[in-house]
Amino acid sequence: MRTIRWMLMAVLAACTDGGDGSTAGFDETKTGDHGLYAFHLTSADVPQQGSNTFTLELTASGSPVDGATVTVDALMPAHGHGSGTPITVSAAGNGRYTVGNVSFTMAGAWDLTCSASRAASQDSATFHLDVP
Ligand SMILES: [Cu+2]
Repeated sequence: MRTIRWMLMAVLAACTDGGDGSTAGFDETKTGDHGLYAFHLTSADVPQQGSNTFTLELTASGSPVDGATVTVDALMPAHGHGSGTPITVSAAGNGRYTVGNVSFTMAGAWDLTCSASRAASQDSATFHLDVP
């Protein structure tokens, strides 16, 4: 009985990586700097060099935020450069925005800053990624 309990704990511990139980890709939630929106950024694949696609889910007090103007910027802080090509953002409904053409041109630490504005509300959150 004790062995089974330890095994269960090990399985649960393995599942906590990534936030919601999915360990494959990227999955992080951050509260915006102004505390208005929650930014939930996911990717089915582990971020890698080359072009990447993410899904950004935007919520305010748990409710999806549609109709926001969303921009995403990539920056490699150690070198002060971006990704060189424009990142595309398209609304996918239910508070979701598809973030495409996120081009990581080098391995290393990158910042992805997601900004959202709607009417007079503006908020942004920066995600830190390690690109292998
Ligand atoms: Cu660089």
